[in-house]
Amino acid sequence: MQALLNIAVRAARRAGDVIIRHVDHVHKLTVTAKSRNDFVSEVDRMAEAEIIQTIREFYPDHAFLAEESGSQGESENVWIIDPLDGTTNFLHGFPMFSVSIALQTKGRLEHGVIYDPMRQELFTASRGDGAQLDGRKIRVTNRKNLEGALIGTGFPYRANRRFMQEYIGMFRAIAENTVGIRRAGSAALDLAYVAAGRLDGFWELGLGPWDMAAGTLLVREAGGHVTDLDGDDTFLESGNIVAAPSKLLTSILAELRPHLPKS
Ligand code: 2AM
Ligand code: CA
Repeated sequence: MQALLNIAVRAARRAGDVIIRHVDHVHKLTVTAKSRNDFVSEVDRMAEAEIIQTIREFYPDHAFLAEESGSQGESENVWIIDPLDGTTNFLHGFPMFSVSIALQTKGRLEHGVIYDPMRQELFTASRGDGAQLDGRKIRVTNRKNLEGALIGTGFPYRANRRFMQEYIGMFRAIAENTVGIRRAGSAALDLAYVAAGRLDGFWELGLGPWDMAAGTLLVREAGGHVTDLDGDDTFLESGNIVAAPSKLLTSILAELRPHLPKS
């Protein structure tokens, strides 16, 4: 395994340890919503600090784009980090959350790690080197159309609730033409599941780059495609993402297109 990917794995496992140490406590918390949220963001922050510290030890000149601490440093090497993707699940003791770490070099995704600390599943990818689950090669499914497909998604939240009407149109179109839709609550893990062939495809609106970066490389290295809702490459900026094997992706885009928000 490459040195850079090795460090990312070490950082992800350490963050996973921080999360697991707190998972029972969050379940027992019987306090106000505010202090619950403070507690969760504290776990987010501790996990993120652990990741950044682990990477900095080896690569002090690299830059970071992380969900909690934002953008730090200036470098052609940028680590894109979500220390706890699926915070709402974590807060409720619903066991679907993950750590997501990607390295982008000169604007290109080079390495990605997604770690599920509950199942201790480690998804890894390096550009040109394929994708792995716990060291074994994974691939997207070979499904070519919507019939029989199992598709992951996320519901619009916060500001994106203004697109709820459009989203419901998309939801209906996909629901009526596939075997089922799953909403698990961690976009990073959803993308890892597409890479592993557990889901045939995935779409969501309004995500952050840290939700998508590692998962994007995983899906691509597992033989799948990742695009914007228009079929182009700007999803890390727009936050709107579709991931699937190539032919299935074309079918998903065709179903979503009539429901795209005008703006
Ligand atoms: P997060 O847990 O790191 O915030 C689920 O739809 C995806 O959206 C998750 O990857 C989640 O990442 C992200 N998300 C961001 N803000 C959210 C919110 N307020 N509610 C639900 N999901 C949110
Ligand atoms: Ca996230």
